Amino acid sequence: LRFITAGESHGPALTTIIEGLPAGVPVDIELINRDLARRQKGFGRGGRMLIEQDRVEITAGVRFGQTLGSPVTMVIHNRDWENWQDRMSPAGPPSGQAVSSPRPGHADLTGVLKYDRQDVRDILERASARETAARVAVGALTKQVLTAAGIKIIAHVTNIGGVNAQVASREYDELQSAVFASELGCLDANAETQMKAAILEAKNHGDSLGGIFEVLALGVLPGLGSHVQWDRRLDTKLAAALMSIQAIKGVEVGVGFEYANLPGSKAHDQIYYEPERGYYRQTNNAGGIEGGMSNGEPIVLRAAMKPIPTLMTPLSSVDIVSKAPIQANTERSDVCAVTAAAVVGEAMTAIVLTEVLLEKFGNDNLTDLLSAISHYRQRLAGL
Ligand code: EPS
Repeated sequence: LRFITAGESHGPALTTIIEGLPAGVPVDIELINRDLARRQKGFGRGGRMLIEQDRVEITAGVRFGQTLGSPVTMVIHNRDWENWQDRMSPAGPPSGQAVSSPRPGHADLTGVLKYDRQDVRDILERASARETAARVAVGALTKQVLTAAGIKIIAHVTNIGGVNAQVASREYDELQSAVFASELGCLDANAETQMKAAILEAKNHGDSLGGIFEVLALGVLPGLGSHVQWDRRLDTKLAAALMSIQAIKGVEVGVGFEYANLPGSKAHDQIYYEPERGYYRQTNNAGGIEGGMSNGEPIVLRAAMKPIPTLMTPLSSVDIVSKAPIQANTERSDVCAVTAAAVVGEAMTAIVLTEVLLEKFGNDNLTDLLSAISHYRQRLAGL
């Protein structure tokens, strides 16, 4: 499975091509649109989300609601393009004021140096997290393969600006409806109230906030990924996928950094067996991954997002033309986008799990895939 995305934040559209999905996967476009709408949510989002109503258009690889096994192309049109046609024109003469004040924390400065651009906009347009709408569409499509294989994924916000959520474990359906019902995608209503107050305060000071989200994948069968090579390890792939999301600066698997504080006797999940249940653990410090392979327990991942670099009370910078000290560029932006990042984390996790699932069981068509999975499950159950 592979995919790439294309598109500038204020260009005509975001486009993605996904290759390697099996034929015969039922495609529900409304499930893709539902995740796109979830990505637009979150207290603290900026004005852009009032303009966009992201919806996907499928232009290849799907017929009568099923994948064909050929590359799938999806397009999400930018409604804001209407307001940027001159400034983002592929052909016309340069129009609009060039941006010369790079934002600390953004791709702006290094991007203009590396790509020899004189306008920071040439960099920021592609560096923008607007691109993640395309990834969410891919994730929502791959989730339709995972659903057929009994794998479910949900992400929730556990921290915003230092306010931590307390979360008890629940059944998947309950988790999902609680996340969908919460404005911030947070499972702790008290913490959510404090998070919203923190976002409001940051906004009033022209500031921004980061946070942490957790992704849970349930129903993952043991043996996805491999211990035999560094780049085939499931945790390698998942960490890279989460780290690839704009503004993510840290990733944990299971208890993650807390492992450093535990002796081996308290760190590892002891193994038990019951005939009707098979092998199981009573704890899940490993976050469902041992030796670079899924072990059948829920996969638990966390990612830390830095605060968005566009500040309405700007930080110090340097003008790239005059080299004089200047205040960083202020563009319309979000105060906090951790809720959106969580939905993107869900999508990236879905894409990786689909990739390793197809690698193990084959990707020609859904019928063969499901029978290979069922054969494997029977072997593990000793049947
Ligand atoms: C985003 C769209 C962007 C920003 C944000 C994410 O829209 P605009 O730049 O028109 O306001 O709101 O982008 C960034 C955080 C960034 O650093 O560029 C989106 O669709 O998620």
